[in-house]
Amino acid sequence: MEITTGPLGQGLASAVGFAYSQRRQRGLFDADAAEGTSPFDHTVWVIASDGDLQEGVTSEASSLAGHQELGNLVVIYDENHISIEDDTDIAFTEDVLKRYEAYGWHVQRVDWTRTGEYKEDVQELHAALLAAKAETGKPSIVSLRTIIGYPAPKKQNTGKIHGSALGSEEVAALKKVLGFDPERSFQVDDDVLAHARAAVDRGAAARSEWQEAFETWQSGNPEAAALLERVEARKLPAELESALPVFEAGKDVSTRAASGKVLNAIGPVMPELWGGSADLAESNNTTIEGSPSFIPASRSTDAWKGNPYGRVLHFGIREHAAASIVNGISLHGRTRAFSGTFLIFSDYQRPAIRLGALMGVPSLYVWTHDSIGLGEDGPTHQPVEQLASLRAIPGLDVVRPGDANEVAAAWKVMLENHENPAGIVLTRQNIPTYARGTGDADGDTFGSTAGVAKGGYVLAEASANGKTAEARVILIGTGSEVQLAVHAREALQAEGIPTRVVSMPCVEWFNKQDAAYREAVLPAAVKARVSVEAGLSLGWREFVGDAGRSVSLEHYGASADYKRLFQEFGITAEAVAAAAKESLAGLPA
Ligand SMILES: Cc1ncc(C[n+]2csc(CCOP(=O)(O)OP(=O)(O)O)c2C)c(N)n1
Ligand SMILES: [Mg+2]
Repeated sequence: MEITTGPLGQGLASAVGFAYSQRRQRGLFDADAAEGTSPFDHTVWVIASDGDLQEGVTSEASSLAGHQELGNLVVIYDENHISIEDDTDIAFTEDVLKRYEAYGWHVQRVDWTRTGEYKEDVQELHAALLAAKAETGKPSIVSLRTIIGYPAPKKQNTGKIHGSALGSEEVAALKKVLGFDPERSFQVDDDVLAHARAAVDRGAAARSEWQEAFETWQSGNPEAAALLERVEARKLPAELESALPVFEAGKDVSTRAASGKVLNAIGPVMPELWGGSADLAESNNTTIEGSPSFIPASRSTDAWKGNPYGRVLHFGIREHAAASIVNGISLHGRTRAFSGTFLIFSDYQRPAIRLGALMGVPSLYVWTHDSIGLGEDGPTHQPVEQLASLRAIPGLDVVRPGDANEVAAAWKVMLENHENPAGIVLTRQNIPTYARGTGDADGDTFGSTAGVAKGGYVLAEASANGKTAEARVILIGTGSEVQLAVHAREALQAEGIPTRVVSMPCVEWFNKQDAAYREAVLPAAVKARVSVEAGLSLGWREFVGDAGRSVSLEHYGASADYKRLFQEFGITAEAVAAAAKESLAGLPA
């Protein structure tokens, strides 16, 4: 596997996800095999540094790893006591191993400085690693006290050596210490080469041994082998389409509730899908009901029964680690994992989300309580800038469905895609469910949810006197604000202004469409436009143009009933209609 770990802490935290994934896969494919006998058994090895161990995200993830008793995880902590500002004593003096012991880890110390004379005792380390691997009831950490840059005479054991080149003088001096000719470069003795190359044969032997075990498993487990083949090919189950729920028109449903229904409907046909929440399962509607939790059986509670191969994830209140772990699971492959929290706390996940997007990892996020529409929890919980800031992450799909059936369509697109992460952004409050049909002029039906995959589509066509008419105004809405655009259209059309409504659940998907499609949805000739979204207008100018207007929220929210908040902050159908007229009036005659 390849993982990008530049921001310190992400590597270790995502490795906890690898370890989660290994255990879940074993449960899916080879649950009954005795310990250590399955081709799905493997150990996850991590090499981490002082900086990794200082970062908060590793505390979150390591706490979870201990709780989960991840015996398949071994961390080698290169405790060289040096980071960029030199001796770590200036900022890091805790007893790391005591902390890990408290997390429930198996801890060992290997100190190569112990005798006062530095000695890289590889055998001692090897013995510790074997002991760590043998401990299958807990994750293991081996604190390995080293000297950074040893034995460079001047630069070893300094902060300088981390980031700067040794320089020719220091290189020459280092070669002398090591018994090399300082004049020669790339000097490798034959016996060193031979020893290193023997690794190829060892690897080949290990591989063919594994292959044999794998083929035995394959022929003995045809059903699991078929599942493995499907997920390796990144194919969705044939039954997915028919499993997706269809929501009855005319009934108000929150999109978070719709999302929960979708997950529960597809859960039975898609065993590779798993996930859970950072302590907000009931609010995020992330629980696939009737499935066991992914926890050691001994950790079952009154509310949640689990086993090590379970499906429902509980991250505790650790949003950052949740995102890193989901990245790890997604990188490890074969399964699809999601983590849930309130949209506002995506801020706590951002470093991992960004890294997942940079790597092109198909991590899934469920973000509910997506605007001031969450109501009384107030401004600390009400996202304002989050949609814009998440859309600013290249490679992240931010999906904000406008009704329950858009939710179902959106999940399908998200699951079909394996190239990059996506977050689904959902309401707490109920919103209308539209009757789907042609979306033609009669106004009885709205455009088909097939348009969701294109990111933006005509939800309601402009009309005059019951006939399709050329739109004079386009209203673009997302999520819970689509309904405001729909109401504003009625008002505008009653005044003789043919008005088209575009639902734009995913800007990123829309921008991927060809120019002809984008022109068909947003004809360049129609310059009077209004966007409506209960968040910053930042980003919407791209779609409304210079003559357009945005009905938005440019400040923090407040605590009150959501209907009152939308009213007070002027995010209403009346405001949308007024903005449309303003936009029209501003056009050259
Ligand atoms: C989140 C984050 N903050 C800061 C940095 C910049 N940075 C790179 S390495 C480093 C510290 C290096 O010390 P250590 O982690 O002990 O690694 P060592 O040089 O000992 O291998 C820092 C602060 C980073 N890469 N990631
Ligand atoms: Mg260090």
